[in-house]
Amino acid sequence: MSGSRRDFIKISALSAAGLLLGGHYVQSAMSGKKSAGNLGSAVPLRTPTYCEVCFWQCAGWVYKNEKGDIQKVVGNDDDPNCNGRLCPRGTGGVGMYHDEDRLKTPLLRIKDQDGNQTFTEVSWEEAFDFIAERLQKIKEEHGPECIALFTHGSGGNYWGNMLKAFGSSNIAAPSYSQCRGPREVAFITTFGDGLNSPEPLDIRDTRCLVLIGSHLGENMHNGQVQEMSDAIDKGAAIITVDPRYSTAASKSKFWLPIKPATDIALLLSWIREIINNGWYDKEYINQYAYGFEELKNHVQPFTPEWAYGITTIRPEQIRETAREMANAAPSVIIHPGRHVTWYGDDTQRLRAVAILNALLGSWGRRGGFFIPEKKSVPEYPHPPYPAPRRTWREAMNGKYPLADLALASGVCDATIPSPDLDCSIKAWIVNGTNLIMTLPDQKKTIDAINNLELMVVVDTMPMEITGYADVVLPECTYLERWDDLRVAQGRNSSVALRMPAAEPKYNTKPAYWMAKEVAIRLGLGAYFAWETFEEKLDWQLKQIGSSLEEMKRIGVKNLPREFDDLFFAPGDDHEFYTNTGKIELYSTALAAEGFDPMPVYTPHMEPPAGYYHLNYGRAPMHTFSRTANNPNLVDLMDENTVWVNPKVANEWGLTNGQPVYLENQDGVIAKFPVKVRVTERIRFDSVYIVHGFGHADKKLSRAYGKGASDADLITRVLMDPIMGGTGMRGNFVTFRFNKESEVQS
Ligand SMILES: Nc1nc2c(c(=O)[nH]1)N[C@H]1C(S)=C(S)[C@@H](COP(=O)(O)OP(=O)(O)OC[C@H]3O[C@@H](n4cnc5c(=O)[nH]c(N)nc54)[C@H](O)[C@@H]3O)O[C@H]1N2
Ligand SMILES: Nc1nc2c(c(=O)[nH]1)N[C@H]1C(S)=C(S)[C@@H](COP(=O)(O)OP(=O)(O)OC[C@H]3O[C@@H](n4cnc5c(=O)[nH]c(N)nc54)[C@H](O)[C@@H]3O)O[C@H]1N2
Ligand code: SF4
Ligand SMILES: [Mo]
Repeated sequence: MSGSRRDFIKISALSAAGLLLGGHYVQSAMSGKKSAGNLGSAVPLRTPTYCEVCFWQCAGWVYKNEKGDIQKVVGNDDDPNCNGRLCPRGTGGVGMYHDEDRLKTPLLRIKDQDGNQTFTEVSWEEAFDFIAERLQKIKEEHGPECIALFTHGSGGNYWGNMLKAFGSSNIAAPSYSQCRGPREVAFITTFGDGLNSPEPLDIRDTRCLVLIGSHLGENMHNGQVQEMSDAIDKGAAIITVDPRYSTAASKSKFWLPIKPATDIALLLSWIREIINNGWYDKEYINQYAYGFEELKNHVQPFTPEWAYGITTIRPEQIRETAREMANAAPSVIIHPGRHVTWYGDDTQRLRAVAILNALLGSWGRRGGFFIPEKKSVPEYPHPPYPAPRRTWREAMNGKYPLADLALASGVCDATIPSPDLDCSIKAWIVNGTNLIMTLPDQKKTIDAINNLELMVVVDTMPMEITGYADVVLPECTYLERWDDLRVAQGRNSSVALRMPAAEPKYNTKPAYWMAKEVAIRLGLGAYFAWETFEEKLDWQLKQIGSSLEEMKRIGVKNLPREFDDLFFAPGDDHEFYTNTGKIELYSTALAAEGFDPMPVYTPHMEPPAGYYHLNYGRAPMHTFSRTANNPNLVDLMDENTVWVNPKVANEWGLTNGQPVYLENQDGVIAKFPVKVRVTERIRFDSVYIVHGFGHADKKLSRAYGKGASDADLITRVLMDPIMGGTGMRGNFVTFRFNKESEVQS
């Protein structure tokens, strides 16, 4: 099947195929060694974990009954990421464990007697032998640098270790190039430091929080939502800039319903107001900033009246909100956002955000950005990694020089042979990321997959991506496994332990065990030198003055703060890691690469008549596509709806609850219909759906066919020339009342 078209295999075909063709394998799968995740006999009633429902990684306790059945997960009081409270998704995490649609045993793509592609159940040994043999062959024929890992979540470390040992540095995640990448690059070029996660925002003490497309409250990043609500209680003003009346907008002093794709104009105008009124922090800027005069000249044309014509935000509102920020300074945060890959000029938009924060002196100030502390825990000893013959950056042929991490979309591109890129990736290992739903341009992703000689998917559920795999490795859920320690940055650094609360169900295993088994077969066992994972964790914990025994008892250890102060003291010397050692209002790094050193507004396409901006976001009770089948969370929300302004509904004769198909500017129709929700909360030029619905695999018994997938409709990608982020908000949709024959499947 190598390098040939992969049919999407519905795992529902599995039992039949397994019985018919792979029956003899089932036995060996069942008798596979029960070595991983062993709990021993006495089941403690409470065990520590950290959540894997999203990547805020809140630490909690798993409670069980006397029989050892998992009952609930609650937050750990000592955890700074959650302060003892999980969000609805974290509480519903037990549904991942109970979900009867889970992947249950390793699967291998084969051809049946009639030449149809199908999965057959295989033993772990057979799966690993197959993978190792293919990887070895690819190494010999093309070099190890033609293998890539896509990852989100804890498993990435183990496969990453294996891959680096094998000679490849292609380790990429949609949570960078489809999420926060432009923000990191913007803050690195401005302040010399990225933000990472959890973002070092002192929201609890802020006096003014500006949310530009950050929909906290629907985006449930736990600690931040809690701090925002504390800040509101203490009288902080919230300014929300969003074309949609978000939950955050409903708690705000100001809601600016901006015309989509015009934020840079608003930001430039705010910058001008702050400078021209002398509201910027003069001492701070004098001492720390580079390029103030250039910036001042640059923004002179950008009056509030100019911005009004672009953004539809009235000039007096622009002035009033600028004054509100200035009054609160330096305890003000222009929130840097998280999912910022919108319109392709995202690094520049986030540069404007960074500059505005700098002018108000909020970086390094109470109620602004604190200086985070992130300690690290030493790695378990292993031989040094060989230098890869070609790095992911070289595989990109010098494109996107300022990206600070590998690009998932870039690695996908480098899998499709082209004269432009010299490295054709031949194998993907995909751990905990559903690329079909999370990379834009599905057709391209599938083209890339069809060029592969091997695709291994490590997942817990039969998701879109598993249907394209050659080998599916079923991982047990986070409640059934050990994992690497969570070492979080924050006001102080904290370490959290995840241990299994139950034996893995079915024939599932932890990713660390899988990666080690494959590594052994590749002669790389020295990189996984521990006997058991507990031994590795205990060794690591002892290096930081704790132990596995202690962590099992406490779950979270807060390490005392050692370096730097949390905030700059007045007049402190501070060296920023930029070219000039200063906060760069004028970016020398961007100038050196031929990019605009200061942000400029460029107009974006507008929807043609009868089409609307496709806006998407989060719902509080779901995480991406990963929870759409979770029984507990489906109880709270089982499908998405399309938000439509009453004016638009009227034009189209749409009523609440009516199912419609969404069709985009390229004639692509979403696979499933979605119900209309008529609401004033969305502008007349946009519609809105929550991401993560519209699953196409029938084996997801609760999620199949429920609602529409934004990913089906994101076929136009607006590339960020600076760092390769894929802008995904440049798509327009219209309504259709039936699907007819043009459906793309
Ligand atoms: N269209 C569209 N695309 C987007 C976004 C969007 O809003 N719309 N958002 C973007 C953003 S912000 C991000 S961060 C990325 C996220 O994109 P991804 O990293 O791809 O994240 P998920 O969609 O959560 O994919 C999760 C996959 O992990 C599996 N999984 C869950 N738990 C485990 C586990 O314990 N072990 C293993 N091995 N697998 C597990 C799930 O079953 C699922 O297949 O997507 C980006 N892409
Ligand atoms: N419950 C829940 N919480 C989550 C997640 C989840 O899956 N579920 N995922 C987490 C992850 S990985 C991420 S990255 C974050 C993402 O969450 P955020 O970073 O907060 O937000 P975005 O997805 O970028 O943006 C969504 C908001 O932008 C608005 N918007 C759309 N177009 C424009 C525009 O042109 N201008 C402006 N100003 N606003 C616009 C939308 O109306 C919406 O309110 O959420 C995190 N939190
Ligand atoms: S914010 Fe919610 S889903 Fe995310 S880690 Fe915390 S509890 Fe889990
Ligand atoms: Mo994200």
